[in-house]
Amino acid sequence: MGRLARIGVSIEAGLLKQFDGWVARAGYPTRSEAVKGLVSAALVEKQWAKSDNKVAGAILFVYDHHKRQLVNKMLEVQHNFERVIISVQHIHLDHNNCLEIIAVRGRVREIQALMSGIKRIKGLKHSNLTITATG
Ligand code: NI
Repeated sequence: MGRLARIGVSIEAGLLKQFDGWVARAGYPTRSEAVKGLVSAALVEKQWAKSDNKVAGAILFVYDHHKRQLVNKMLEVQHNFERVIISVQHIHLDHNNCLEIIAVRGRVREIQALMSGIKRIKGLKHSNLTITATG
């Protein structure tokens, strides 16, 4: 391990409270360990983005299906990336919210491009990409 450096972070009190809850549930002993874990995960993801490796993974997001423009854009983006999409699972969470899970397989850059397309859609409540190497 290299020399430790200290940083200061400003964060909204409500968000910090949620973060502390997450830190405890994830089993990190301290906030610092949790932040280190998040930073290294982000950097590993960046490394993957540079490579031409084939990976598999899942994209998930939540949205309000009453927003028709959002739904149409989502379908358009997904059809532009049909080569890397293995399956799409749609779950009606409640009256307003839908959860969609897209299983993907392909080159990192293709999957990142799909994720960028999804993130550009206005009105998504949450989106997340998890990728894993296939060897
Ligand atoms: Ni639905």
